[in-house]
Order: sequence, then C-alpha cells, then structure tokens
Amino acid sequence: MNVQKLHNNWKMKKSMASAPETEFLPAKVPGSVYNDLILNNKMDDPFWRDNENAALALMEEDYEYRCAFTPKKDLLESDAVLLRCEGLDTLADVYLNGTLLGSANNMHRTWKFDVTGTITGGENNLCIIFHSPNRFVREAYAKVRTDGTQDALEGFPQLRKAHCMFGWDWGPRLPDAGIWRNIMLAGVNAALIEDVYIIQRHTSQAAEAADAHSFRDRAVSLDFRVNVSKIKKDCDFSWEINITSPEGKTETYRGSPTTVCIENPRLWWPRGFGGQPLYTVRVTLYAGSAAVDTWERRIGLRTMTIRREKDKWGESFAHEVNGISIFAMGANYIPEDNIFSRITKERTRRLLEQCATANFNVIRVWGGGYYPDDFFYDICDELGLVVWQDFMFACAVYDLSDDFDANIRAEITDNVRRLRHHASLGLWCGNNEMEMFVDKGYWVSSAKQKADYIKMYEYIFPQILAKEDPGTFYWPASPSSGGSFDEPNDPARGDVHYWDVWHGNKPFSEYRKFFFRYVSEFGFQSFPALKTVEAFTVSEDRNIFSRVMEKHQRNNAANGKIMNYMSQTFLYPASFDILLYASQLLQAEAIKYGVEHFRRHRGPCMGTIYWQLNDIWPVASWASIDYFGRWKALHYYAKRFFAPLAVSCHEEGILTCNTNINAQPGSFEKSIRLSVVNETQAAKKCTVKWMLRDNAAKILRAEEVRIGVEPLSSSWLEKVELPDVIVENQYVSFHLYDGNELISEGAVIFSLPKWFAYLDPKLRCSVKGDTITVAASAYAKSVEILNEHEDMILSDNYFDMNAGEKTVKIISGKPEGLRLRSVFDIR
Ligand code: BMA
Repeated sequence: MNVQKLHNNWKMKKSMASAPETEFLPAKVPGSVYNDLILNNKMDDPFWRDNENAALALMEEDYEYRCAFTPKKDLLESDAVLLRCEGLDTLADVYLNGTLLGSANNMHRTWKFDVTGTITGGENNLCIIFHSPNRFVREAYAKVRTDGTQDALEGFPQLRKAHCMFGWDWGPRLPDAGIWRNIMLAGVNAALIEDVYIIQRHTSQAAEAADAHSFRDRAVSLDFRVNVSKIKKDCDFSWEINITSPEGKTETYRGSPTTVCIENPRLWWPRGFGGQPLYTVRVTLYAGSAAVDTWERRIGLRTMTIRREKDKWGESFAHEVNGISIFAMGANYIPEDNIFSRITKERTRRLLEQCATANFNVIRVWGGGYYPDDFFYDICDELGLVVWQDFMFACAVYDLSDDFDANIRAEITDNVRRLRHHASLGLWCGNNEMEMFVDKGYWVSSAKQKADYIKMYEYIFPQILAKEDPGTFYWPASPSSGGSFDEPNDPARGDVHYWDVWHGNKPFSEYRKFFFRYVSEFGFQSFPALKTVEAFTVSEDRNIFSRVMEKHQRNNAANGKIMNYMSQTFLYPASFDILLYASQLLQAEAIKYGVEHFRRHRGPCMGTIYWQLNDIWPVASWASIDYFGRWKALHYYAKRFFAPLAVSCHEEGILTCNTNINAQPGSFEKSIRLSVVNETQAAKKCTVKWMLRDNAAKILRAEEVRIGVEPLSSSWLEKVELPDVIVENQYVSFHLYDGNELISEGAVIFSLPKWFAYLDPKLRCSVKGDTITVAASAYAKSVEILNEHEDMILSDNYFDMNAGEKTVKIISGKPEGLRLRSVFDIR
C-alpha cells in the first residue's frame, strides 16, 4: 500500500453556509476547531477562569476544513485509491472536488472512502464540514429521550463522541470538532491486508511435571488468520511472515503459513513479575512476486485472562498472567487533554512512565473517554502495564436503533482489530457503571432501554469479540458480577466501584469494613498545586468557594465536601495555600487507608484501581497527577503503598473505634498489627522493626521481628496492644528491611491529626548535586518539598520523618526557591 499523508496546507473557518464573509485561517491537521482558533488567536484559553462558557457557545456553529493537494504520481496509478481518516470528530461531511464522498458520525472509527474515480492528477480539493455537536445532541434528545449523567450536555449519549467532551464531574463542557487523527491517501495495488489475527497457543511441555508454574519449557505456536481484500481477482496471492525476536533475530516463514512455532519463547510479564520481551511480527502480501501490502505489529508471548473461581468468599476476580494470579495496582485513565490532538506520544509516555514509577501494574482506560492511540498501548507493552480496556460507553442509556447498532458494531470491530495484539491488553469491558445504574432504574425512561442494555453488552459485544478476539477476556460492565443485572456491585464477586467514602461522606475507616474482590474504582478529591490554580485564576478567585474555583470543581458542591473531611482530620487551614496542601494529604491518606487494607487482604481482594490517574484540564478532582503533570501527594503515596514489598499497619485508635472527644467512658482500643505484602515471585526473609515514640521522635520502646514472606502473599505479624500510649503525643513508626536495606516504612497515630500535638520540626534542607537532604528536629508528618515552580519530581515526597535526616533524589525540575512544610503547618 502506498500512503500519502494529507497533513499540510489546511485552512478552516466557520462554515460557508452560516458565515460566508469570515476569512479562512491556517489550520493544523491533526487538530481541532479549538486548537486552530487558539493558535490563530481567535479564541481565549478555554481553561482560563470561566472561558469555558464562551468556548462552548462556539460549538453551536458548523466549521469547514479545506485542503488543496496534489497526489503523488505512483499513487494515482494504483488500482484503487482510498481516503483514510483515522479520526473525524464527529459529524463530518467529506467532499472531494465537490463530490460528497460520505458522512461520518463516530469519532471512534476509522473512515475509509473510495476516491478512485474522484481523485485527479494535479490539484484536488478536499473539504470536510463538521456539524455542531451541541445542536445535534439537543435535537436528538428532543426526538428520543436518552439520559445520562447530568454533568454532561443533555442528549450526549446519542453521539458517538467521547462522552466527557460534553462535561463530566471533573471535566468542562468543551465538545470541540475536527480532524483529530491522521488523514491520508492510500493507493492499493491488486489487494490489501484488511487485518491479521494471531492466536497464541501456549503448551507447557512440562505440563505433567510437578512444578506447574515452570514455564521455561513452554512451547508457543501462533495461528495466523490473514484477511485479504482483493481488487484483482485473477492474481496469485501469497504471504510471508517475518518474526523478529526481542534480541533482534529475524526468522522468515514463506508459503502463506497459518501456524508458526516460536523456539525458546520468552514470556512477557506485567511489571514486577518478569520482563517485557516483545516480538515484531510482519506479514507481507504478494501478488505473484510483487509485494503489495504489509502488516506489522509487536506482540508479547503470554497467556492473559481473568480467573474467576468459586471460593469461600464468593467468586474470585483476578488477572491471571502466564498462570499466575497477580494483585492489580493502578488507577483509572481519562483523556489527558480536552483538546485531544494535544495528547502526544511524549506526553503520554511521561504519564505512563510515572505510573510505572509509582509501581502500577494495571491501568484502566475508562469508558467515558476515547480509545487511545496505538502509542499508548505500545508504551504499556514496554512498561508492563496491563490495560483494562473499557468500550466507550459510560453513565448513560442508549437508543439501539438500527443505525446506532451498525455504528457501534463498526466502532467495536475497528478498535478491537487495532488493539487486540497488544501484550498489555488485559480485558475488554463493555461499559462504565451502566449495569449497576440500569439495574437501579437510573436514566431509564423506557422498557426498551433496559432491553437494549442487555442486547449491547451481553449479546452484540460478545458476538463481535467471539469473532474478532476470542483470546481476550470480556467483562460486560464495570462494576459487574458477570452480567444480567445479577448484583453488579456485589462485594463478594467480580469488580466493585466503592464510593461511600467520598460520594457517601463516610470516613476513610469505612474501607476496612470491606474485602472486595477487585476495586476498579474508589477515590477522593483534592485541589491541585497552587501554581496550577494560578494558571486559571486571578488573585481574587483564590478562595475555594469563589465562582471560578467552583467552575473548576465539577462534582456538585464538592469543595464543601473537602472541607467536611478536613474538619474530621486536620486543623482549620488558615491560608488558601495551606488548604490546597492539606486537601492533597486528605486525599492521599484516604486512598492509602484503602489500598493498604486491600493489600493486607490479598487473596479475597486481588485489585485496587483508584479513581483517577490524571486530569483533562486544571481542576479540583480525584487525580493523582494534575493537568500540568504536577504530582499531587497521592502519587508519591501510591509509589509507596503500591511497592511490591511493603509494610503497613492496621492500627486501632480514635478513628477506627469511632469514638469522639467527649465520649464516655472515653476508653478505646489502642493497638497495632503490622503486615508485610510481597507482590513478587520470590520468597523474602525480612526484618520488621517498630518503635513507640514521643512527638519529638524519641524512642520509648523498640521491637524487632524476623518474618518470612512467601511469594505473592501477605503476612500478618502478631497484634500488639498499647493501652498506655498517650494518643495526643505518642506514635508508632515501623520499618521493613530486606537484609540491611530499608525497603518500606510508615507511621501511625492513635488520635486524629488535628488533635495530635505536633512539635515544630524546624524543617530545613540542603542541596547537593541531584539530591536534597531534609532535616527535622521532631516527628514530621507528610513533609512536602516544593520548588518555586512546584514542578519538581523527586524520588520521594510527602514522607514522614522521625526527626533526623532524609535524602531524596531530584528526578526532574530545578531545586530553586525551595520550601518545606508538614502537617505541623496546617493551622
Ligand atoms: C465514577 C466514574 C466516573 C466519575 C467518578 C467520580 O462514577 O466512572 O464517571 O467521574 O466515578 O464520580
């Protein structure tokens, strides 16, 4: 196939029909209306203050994109010429030289138009008219009522466009439009490869051997299904397969093979369990002796499924990779920018590398956004991040008309074919939260809508997958217990979204009441860093109840909710800046409370995927990394609480005993029970040390325990009662050593932080090369190191100090204008 990208020489304007007098502006393709208007200074930054309102109004219009191009000569001489559009957002009429080629209505699909008779030598004119998404959803809603989350524009479910572009409880209403992915001409000679499907068959030659987990003797064969579209029927077609090993050695298999055996296969593993070797597979199609098309993908040799087995707790739900059940640790991914064409490979790589740094092994691509670019999955393959992939349906009911049915079938097929070879692809999931909501009758206005739910996720999608990707596990919804409205959010089966902490206003300690099998969503909001807030506010906006701060808080009244949790935890923060910091600690402590508990209960629980990884714009949200890439406290906490080998403490104190300051008789349990988790395939012999200390960090009692921890397990130490502890000024620190190396540590108090008598730790620091050493003269909780631009990334931050010194490495950013603070400063 001969390809010519059409990315140059574009111009755009409001559509000729509605605004004939407006001038054309130079346009960037791939790009979008907002992107072009911003680049041409015709629109203000939609993220600044409440500019969103004016930006939304712009999308009442239709927009026109035009490009004059001259096709390459050899392309014109092809047997057929296609116009291939990998992303049109969304309602697009495509004209070539005045002829309507067709209309697109789904941004998630690749649209192909045969231009063989329409394209000419010399200059051609391509014109794409994008119709207003706002108008479309409004009119569609007036015709057929389809409801969904009220955070988005009414009618949004009727358009196959990333739902969250219409607004969400963390995102603005900025529906945008345009050519958001590659657009190109493709010259086809004789035939083209429509797609190739590879089914891996793993057989363990040592299957009968005692050690069932030994895969060294495994044999892997690849079955190929090559689907060819022939233009010239009378040719003699054949294909050849080349497989390049991770070491770069290429084997060639000629004569249209349908099965290939891999000698000495090297298995792909999620990070933390082994390496990520990747094989490059190339299929070349021949017509006679001429190579006419090629298809190339990178694959990983592995088995991957979800293990579901009845057990004493209900039914298990865990990723099983190469026969091993792993504990999933990660977060939910949403689009990285409301202007999708600004999501680049470099930006995504940085984000995903930061997931790897924080010890993630799984990432969930949530169903209210988009199907990311190939590079997203390439990076996940390389980093060993298993992808939980939702189909793009979320928090809405749909009207399954014949057109909608055909449209979503094509969308699913396109995306499954595009993504199914990725080593990282862990499962397909039908939708976000719809089984649960439809079951409760949310948004459902007709019996048909309930029936359509079952048809879509439990009939149509499985039917497509049975054909297109039988090798990948399918799960009808998140959360689900397997489908058919059978208690979708059952804690004993399947995955769960747990929102009583946060949406339900329950305290963090509530997490400990549950032993979910796999929590695919639970979360807690915070404000972003001050520098991020400054990027969308003027100084008078910098009060969390101001109009602009509430515009950048999309979960109704949630700035008040943050303050409610604040009142349960910390002293009243006297300044805006300290409040932002305290809100991040609240968030980090909440999620840590949950994750550490769930990991301690490895076995019944096999996954914690917190809501959410990233932001689509600068906003108060559940993200652990903000829109500008600044790490909130949670991301550093995640690095620690997701560490493969980690110690944590189940303490009992004022919070867990649910007592209050004036309660009678005023006595409550004070105890610690330490636990070590080992999410690796190696047995560990460790030492756990713990110390009771006063608020100056002076040691009052010290203990040491040797502990052996099996691979892929969690182990409890004995519970220790501490009835005499003075809760206002004594605490316990604990430390895990592998040999002499300190691997993991933490501290617990038995009071609430607001009642604990923190001493001024007199924090100070010094910089040497790429390290910063912080010194504290007393116990300091959640020590934050900030530079002037608040953009430094460190090896550790927001850590506890038992007085003394701690040195961290600077990963990026300049150590200029350093500032330090800790919980002592929340007052
Ligand atoms: C879940 C998600 C999102 C939402 C989040 C926070 O419902 O699936 O729809 O943004 O919780 O409310």
